[in-house]
Amino acid sequence: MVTRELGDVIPVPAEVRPDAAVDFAIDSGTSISAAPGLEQVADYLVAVLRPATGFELAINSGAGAIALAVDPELGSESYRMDVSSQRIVLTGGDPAGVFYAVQTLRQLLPVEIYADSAQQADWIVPGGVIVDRPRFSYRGAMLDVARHFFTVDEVKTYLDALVQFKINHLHLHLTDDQGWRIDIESWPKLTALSGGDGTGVDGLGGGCYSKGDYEELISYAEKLFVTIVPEIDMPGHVNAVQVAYPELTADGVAPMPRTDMEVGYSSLVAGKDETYAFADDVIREMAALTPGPYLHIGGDEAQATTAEDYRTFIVRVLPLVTKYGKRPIGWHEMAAVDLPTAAVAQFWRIEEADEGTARAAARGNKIIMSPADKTYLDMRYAADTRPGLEWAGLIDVKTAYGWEPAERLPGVGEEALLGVEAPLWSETLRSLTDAETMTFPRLPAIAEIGWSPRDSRDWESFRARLAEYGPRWRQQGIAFHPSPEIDWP
Ligand code: TNX
Repeated sequence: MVTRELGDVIPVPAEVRPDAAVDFAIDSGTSISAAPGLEQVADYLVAVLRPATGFELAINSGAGAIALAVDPELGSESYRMDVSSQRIVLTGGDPAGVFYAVQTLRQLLPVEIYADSAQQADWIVPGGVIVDRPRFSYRGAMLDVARHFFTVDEVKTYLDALVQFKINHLHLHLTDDQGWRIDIESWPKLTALSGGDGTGVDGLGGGCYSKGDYEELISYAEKLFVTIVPEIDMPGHVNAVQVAYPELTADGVAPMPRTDMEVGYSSLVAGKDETYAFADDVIREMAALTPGPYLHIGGDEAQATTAEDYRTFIVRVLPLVTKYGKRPIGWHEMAAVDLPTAAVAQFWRIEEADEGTARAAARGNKIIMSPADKTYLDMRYAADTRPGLEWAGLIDVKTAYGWEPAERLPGVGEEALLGVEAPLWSETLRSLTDAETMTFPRLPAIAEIGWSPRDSRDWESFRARLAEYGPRWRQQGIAFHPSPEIDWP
């Protein structure tokens, strides 16, 4: 069995100092200790190590052979990992940092570590020191649960896979023309009429979350240090709203439910008071459900809204988000108006420049980079791969890895960036397996861009580290696309 090298990690750590003389072996006598506040991370560590090792790995309050500690001087989400022949010390700048040290540790163990029953293996952790910290505080993935609904359990499974690459935000696209996926008490027909079976694309894959379901998801994500970012898409992408509430259309007539893939045909009415009563209620209820700082209001592809109505709408709706204590995020089209400083614009297009986004950055707004031709996980890998779309091009792993967020848009440099996000739209997806196949192995590329130092990016190194992941996904039952660019073992 091959012992791994200390730097064989995705995203590649900031500093790695191997010392082959001091490898550490986890064995049946290995104990774990956790400083106050790290009990949950310690439980997570035991939960990921115990099944495959078969060891008890008792958590004690003294000095364990694997010790979890906090040193705020390291900084938020950062960590230090010291591996000697006697001990492993995982020190985080905060509990999230310790959690990321644990993710690094998992990747350094043999592939058998993901098995759900006891395996014969030498559980050797390569010796030395890693000092690691994130480049961006926002490292996101997005899942479209509107075009194809994913259950709470499916989203949990997806989260388990994402956090291995130190992703810390999951943006949920909860509403679209086809369906509405979250119960809103003050507008109950949204899910009653537009959240049931048959409301996904092609009349498949419908469903919705009760508030209880959604809270369960949020607390699961919290334990994985993931912030859920809910998106309610407005003023376009609202056919499902108007099916349920015809008073929110211009003529008061309910449209037919639609499960095709067309976009840009529906709009809330900027000149109606009902529109803002609706937006206020939905934002209030979503804000109350949301412990995280962000609430995404969509704002994309409003082709059925005039430019003037669009601005009127955005100017009235942004303050509602702030009124309920949240920081608004919107797709970059919303930068057509002067945004309040707290607002974040998410760039998603394929053009080389974008005036609105650059203007927002110049005014001090933060930007999330999701250029469709690099980060869209719903694009096909190659012309002959399925599922997927190809309007933004074909995206192989090298393409997903080969771009630089601080150079993507003129006028949007490093200091303007909140981070990066890889969106997965679900028009062509029919299952969690489809979602995983589109996500892996491209998500790790985006994760490395979001976490690792800019000057550490190296395609050949990434390719080699990624290859090791094939067996790891297989062992975990996570589907992935066997991209021919990678020499999978
Ligand atoms: C564009 S990206 C959309 C979505 C589609 C996606 C498909 C964005 C903000 N809007 O409505 O699902 O393309 O790739």
